[in-house]
Amino acid sequence: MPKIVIDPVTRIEGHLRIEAQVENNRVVDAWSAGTMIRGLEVIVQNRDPRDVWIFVERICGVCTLVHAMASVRAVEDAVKVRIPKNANLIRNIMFCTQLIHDHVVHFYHLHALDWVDVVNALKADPKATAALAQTVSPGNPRSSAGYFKDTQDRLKALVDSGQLGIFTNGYWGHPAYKLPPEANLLAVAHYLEALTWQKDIVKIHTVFGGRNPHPNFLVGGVPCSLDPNSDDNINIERLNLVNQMIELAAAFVEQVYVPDLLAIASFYKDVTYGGGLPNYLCFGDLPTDDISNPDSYLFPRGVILNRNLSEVLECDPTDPEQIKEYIDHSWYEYSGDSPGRHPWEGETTLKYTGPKGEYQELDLNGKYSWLKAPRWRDHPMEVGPLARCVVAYAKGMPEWKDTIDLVLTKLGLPVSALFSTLGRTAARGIETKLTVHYLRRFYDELIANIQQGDIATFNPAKWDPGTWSADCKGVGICEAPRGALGHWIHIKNGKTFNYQAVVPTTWNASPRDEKGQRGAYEASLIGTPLANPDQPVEILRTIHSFDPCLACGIHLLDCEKKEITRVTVLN
Ligand code: NFE
Ligand code: MG
Repeated sequence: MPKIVIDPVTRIEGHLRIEAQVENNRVVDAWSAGTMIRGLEVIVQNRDPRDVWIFVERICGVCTLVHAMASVRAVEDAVKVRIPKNANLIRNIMFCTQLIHDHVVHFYHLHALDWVDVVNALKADPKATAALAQTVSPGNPRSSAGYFKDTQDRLKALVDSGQLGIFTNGYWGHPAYKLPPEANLLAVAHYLEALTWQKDIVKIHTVFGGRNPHPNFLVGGVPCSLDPNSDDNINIERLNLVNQMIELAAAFVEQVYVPDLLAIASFYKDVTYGGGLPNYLCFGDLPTDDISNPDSYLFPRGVILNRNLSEVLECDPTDPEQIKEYIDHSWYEYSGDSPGRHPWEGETTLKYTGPKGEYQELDLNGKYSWLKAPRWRDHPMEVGPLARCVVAYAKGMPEWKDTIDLVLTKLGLPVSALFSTLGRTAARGIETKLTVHYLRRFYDELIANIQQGDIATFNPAKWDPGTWSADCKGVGICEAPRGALGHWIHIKNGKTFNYQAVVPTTWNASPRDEKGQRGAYEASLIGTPLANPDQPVEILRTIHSFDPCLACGIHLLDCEKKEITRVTVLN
């Protein structure tokens, strides 16, 4: 049977290889392999738990802060400290900013070209494009014929030069592209606009966290001080900048991203493939009270099995029976004979048995990936925007339900349409629309709280490790843009004894497990029709719809265990 190998998959973060077996122009089986390793769970061992966020935040530069957030939450859970109200609001504002930024960048720069034929945009009539833009988004001021003519001229110069630059190697002209030239030109114009937009809105992270990517965090709160009337703190002028950036974020999402998503999706309603696993998992996030109170979360927590929307199962990341990581098809070994490990008992010991040097094939019956295979009660799960929409919908969370219904009604699609590649992409837009609204709400609450005289951002009660129990464990969760993220820490005598991260891409891109069950990417490809197997854009569409980040998914170090560098830190 012919096999399609895509290695590396591009327009993702990190190194991913997909092997797909094809019969009669349809995928009949698939394997997802993470082909890189990094090393962060190991290097934080024995370190001060209050410093760990600095290391693990570097797991990724795409999800700029979620690992730091999960890490400080894990330590706070272990040492039992609550953060002040302002700190919770500021973390929520930063979380929302990250999610909005990440989803917009994914839509335009990582995923759009699976749906948009860039070269075909040269055939568009700029006047007709302006008319389309005004129909799609009447509120968007940038929709004149001249504007689209300028974009087209820039594109033409690129194509005429014979060097397509960022658009090289696309499958231009492929029959799976369905947009008319005007819609293609509209999307290309917004691809370029989004590049400028994204560098501005992350200024919110620089205000509260000092920089971006990798803003600063702090166990017990946030590392910034508030004082509306002082030049040495976050004052009214800085808060006004945040306000402006929120307006910018909201305008782009409401006037450009969501209208583009609806317009593009309306041409692809026949993309019913790519649903994959019927199981969805979310840890939840955006606590309006405290992270220890999941009932206060605005992002849902729960599990759905077999697409049974009438029952949302309880998800408890601390329950050793619920979450386990398997390594039957992953290049690791576990001591002892337990086949699956809850992260508090997790181990990160490399055992590479794959090909040496250049290779054609992986041993798909044996170990074939650097990703472990996390499972919930032994079920493979999908995590991410689609999982959040499905769980929130099933729970009847009103703001989610209204937004999902609004988008589906505009597209004239039933809820079951969510269970597809197109649905996954729509789910990302749905939650971005909602998150803009939450971002505004948290900012307003922060301002109101400051106006009432509360400027606390840090709780020092448990800063001193002498106040901690000698042996304690904690879990820090976060609904990262790509899905449920958890960091589990075991602290002994004030030091990090064990640390495990189970990351959204570990769930979604996982290889098969002990029982041979496929991970979410693998399952999602089965049944995919290929118009032209030499240019498998349909496979890329589905894989990109998950927004892969292998850097996150793997997080390990040089396989020879060589020391790469040594840094001396001053205590
Ligand atoms: Ni590197 Fe990440 C997100 C996390 S992905 S992007 O979102 O956590 O697995
Ligand atoms: Mg891990």
